[in-house]
Amino acid sequence: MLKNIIGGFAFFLCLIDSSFAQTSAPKPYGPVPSAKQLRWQEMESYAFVHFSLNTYTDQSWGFGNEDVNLFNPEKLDCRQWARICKESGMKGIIITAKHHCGFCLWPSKYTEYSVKNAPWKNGKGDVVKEMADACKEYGLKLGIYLSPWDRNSAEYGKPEYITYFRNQLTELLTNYGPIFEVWFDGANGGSGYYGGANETRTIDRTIYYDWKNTYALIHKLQPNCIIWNDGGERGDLRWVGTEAGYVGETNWSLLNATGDVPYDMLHYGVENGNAWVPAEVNTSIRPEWFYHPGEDSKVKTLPVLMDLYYNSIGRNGSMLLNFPIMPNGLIHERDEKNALEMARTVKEVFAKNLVGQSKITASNTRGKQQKFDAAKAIDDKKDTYWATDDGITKASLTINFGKPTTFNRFLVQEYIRLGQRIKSFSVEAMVNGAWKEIATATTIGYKRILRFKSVKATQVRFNITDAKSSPVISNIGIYNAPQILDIPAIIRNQSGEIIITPADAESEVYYTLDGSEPSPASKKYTGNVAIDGKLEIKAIAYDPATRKTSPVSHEKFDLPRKSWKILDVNDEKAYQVLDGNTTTSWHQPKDKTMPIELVIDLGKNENIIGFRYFPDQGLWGPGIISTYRFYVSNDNVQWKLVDEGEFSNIKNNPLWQVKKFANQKARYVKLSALKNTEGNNETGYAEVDLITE
Ligand code: FUL
Repeated sequence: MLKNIIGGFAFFLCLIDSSFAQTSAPKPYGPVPSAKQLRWQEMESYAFVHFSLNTYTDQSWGFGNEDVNLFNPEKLDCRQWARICKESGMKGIIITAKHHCGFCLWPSKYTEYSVKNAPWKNGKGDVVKEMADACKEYGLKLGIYLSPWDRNSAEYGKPEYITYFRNQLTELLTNYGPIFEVWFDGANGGSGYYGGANETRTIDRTIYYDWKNTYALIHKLQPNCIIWNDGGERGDLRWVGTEAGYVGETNWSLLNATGDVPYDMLHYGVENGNAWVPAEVNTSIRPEWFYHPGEDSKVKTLPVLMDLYYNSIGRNGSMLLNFPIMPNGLIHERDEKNALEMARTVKEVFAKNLVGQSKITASNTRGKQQKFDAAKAIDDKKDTYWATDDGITKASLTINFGKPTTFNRFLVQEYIRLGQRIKSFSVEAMVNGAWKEIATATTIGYKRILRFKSVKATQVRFNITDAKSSPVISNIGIYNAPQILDIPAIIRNQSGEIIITPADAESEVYYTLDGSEPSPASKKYTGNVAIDGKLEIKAIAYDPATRKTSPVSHEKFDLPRKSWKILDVNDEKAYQVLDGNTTTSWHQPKDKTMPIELVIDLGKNENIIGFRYFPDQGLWGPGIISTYRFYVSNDNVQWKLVDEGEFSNIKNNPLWQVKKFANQKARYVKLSALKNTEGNNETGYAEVDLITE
């Protein structure tokens, strides 16, 4: 009896204890962000600017012996950079105070290799100071890129360099106001000028810089500064393993505090990591980091920039977008235009949260307490959240719009102060009275945004299908993003079919073949169109919801290349040269030496009056032909030279090259590469085409 009473009492105490636990806030689970990591995460988007002597030498990495006299930007205006970043919705700018070449954008006391010996402002200039002032004026935070590797310094590789490096860090962290982030690149050691030694110096990046003490210095000088380091010691943030502008769909803000960090860990984080190290997605608005005039036509377009947004901020990362500065000291107008277009589009997409005044219910609410109820996920306050009872790892929230509502984006945020918990979730929509799954995903973290085809529904159900601990959700948003009405891309494949691709999969496409301007009353594109002979096509993208149309895309195509054969090549990939797609390419085998020939059998005689060549757009070794000869033949034995010359400016502007000559009736053609832009034997082609009479 007594035993029973004691047992009952214990059970009662236990009930009180657990119901008390459910009325207080959930305990943090696993590692949590520090205050400065939280502040950084909420910035979401900020810029890089790359500017140095490389800007004047068309290089990616300076060797360290480049002449300081080259540095003389005649229109340098950090206020222009700051204005563009501000108008692009960014919250800060990280400047390359010193890149690998060692040249300093501020007049460091510790080296002669800086702006103080450049002609710009008679050596009285300080770009970092101008940047700091501009950031202040525009309400932006300032960050510093200080390359640990210094190819100019005579001391690099010796212990003395560490003192030099720390002296420079001290200047930068003392004289320019608050610094939100320092950026230490992972490229460390190798060949360099090194004060005239012109040699290769290797270091062990895990020990050489004595990061522990360097970090202590940063913490002392700028306690709120975040450290990014890909150079051997864990910082506050991590690289995502690629500079292409995306982090893994699964993205844990966790790593292990020690040990190697291979690509997979950088890209996806570590589910059970013991340290909070969130992801920073860095990429450039152009292919390269520094300005190269040849990339003026390669600025990331709106659809690509929107992908970047969703694949960084929309995947629990931050977006660090680089603007290369031109030799005159300004950001190029095309970079500005595209960045502002992205900002405008982001604003438009997220202008109206359709959750509005919807009714929201939860499958479970922590201790049945109002302070943790479902409404806290849609109250627009970042410090409130919906939470469940402890031990729950599956739960759902149902949002009832009360009327059919069209949407195509789902945004969700965990209250990460209590850790990152969710492992998987799904989104369902009530369509015509039945639940339909519209998306599934893995992690959430600070922010996750899902994109899917527009759906019209009366209710939405957000299901947490697995979690490390009970879910804590601070925000949900449902949006209807307008279609991106960029001009559609038109290509003709080798079999002659026309393929039209709008920038946004949901846009409709209309086209004409008679030279007239297309409109939504023209023919609708519903799939590949097979057309014989030459043709001229104009197409537009159209969004039926807003009735907006894109600018017109206009292409002319010569004969279909269906029966063409590439001779003397035993590689199916060679036909990428004829597939109409300028993003695919083929390279001649490595063992060939110039002149290198591409021979095509047209299958029958044609009246040829010219040819077109589109080089490989790849970054590394694209094999861009610069000097050529063009031959025709009727039997593949006797060849007649019909044109020769250079593709002028192809290095700086590697787009379509068009060459015309007098009419030649022939069945075989041969493009012979005599030289490429790099002076080696690499020969690549994205496309080769003929112009016929
Ligand atoms: C890289 C560097 O080597 C590039 O030059 C650039 O600064 C980029 C942001 O980081 O790894």
